[in-house]
Amino acid sequence: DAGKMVYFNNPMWPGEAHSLKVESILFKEKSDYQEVLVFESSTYGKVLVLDGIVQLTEKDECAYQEMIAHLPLCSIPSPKTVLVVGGGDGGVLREISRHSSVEHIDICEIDKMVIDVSKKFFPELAVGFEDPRVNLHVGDAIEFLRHAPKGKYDAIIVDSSDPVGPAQELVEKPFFETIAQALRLGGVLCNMAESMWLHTHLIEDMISICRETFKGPVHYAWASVPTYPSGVIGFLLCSTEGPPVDFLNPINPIEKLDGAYLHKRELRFYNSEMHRAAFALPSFLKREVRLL
Ligand code: AAT
Repeated sequence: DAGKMVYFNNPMWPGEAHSLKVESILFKEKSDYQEVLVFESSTYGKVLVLDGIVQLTEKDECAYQEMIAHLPLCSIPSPKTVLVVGGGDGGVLREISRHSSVEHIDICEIDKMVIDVSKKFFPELAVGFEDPRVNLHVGDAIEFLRHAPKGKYDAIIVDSSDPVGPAQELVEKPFFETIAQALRLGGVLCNMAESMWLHTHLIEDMISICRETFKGPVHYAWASVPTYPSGVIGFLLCSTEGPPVDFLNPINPIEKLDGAYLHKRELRFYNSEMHRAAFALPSFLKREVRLL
């Protein structure tokens, strides 16, 4: 309702709620997978909500999309083949498209309604779909990865929703095993990894699964995103066997890219300093996830 606050409550953050003031509801429908809601907020622009969880707002989406795309892609010399899991709004595609070394982008999003809604209400994100290197696959990423050719990708970016609903299996070991197989030697994974304040145990589990699966170091990075629960979001970065990837020092710095991409939107959040800073972790997290 116009002028009212909408409170986001969820078992993923028990005992607290975050809220935004609604100007108007623009879209509300049930897809085959989830409830899709778009509203105009008073202070964060348009907001996309899936099953009562904020996925993005126009004001702060830059932080999440830029970090989840450039942390992995700026950490390897010349990324060519990239897979996006989820990400049906197109924002991660928009960021990948800045990289002129990239020749082929696959995206596997389960819910066509998210794509259609983004094209209608979030043109600044959906612009990512206009890149001719993009190949859209509508379906479950679990199935898609089971059939993906081995060693195909230089980078896989998992921009998926929280592990309730269609993204449940995306935090389990079999999924990470298919990712490791779909990556080339020395390929990299960047996975959305929740909030260090709220989901320390989930992060711990994901880190130990990734350590077993990728047999190398696992790194955790984080960024401030005010409209995600607790105001931060994390990213897990790991690489397959091969020459070690030094995630902490971008070898393919964004500042050196040639700017030959379709949309001309400037970066708002990511730069090489933010990249390095993102890996600095609070002591409690280092201890709890044994990254010390
Ligand atoms: N870039 C916006 C942020 C997202 S979107 C997550 C997307 O993952 C959604 O469009 C959802 O439909 C899709 N998705 C969920 N499960 C699957 C699946 N099994 N296969 C393919 N796509 C899937 C994430 C925001 C994170 C919020 C943190 N609290």
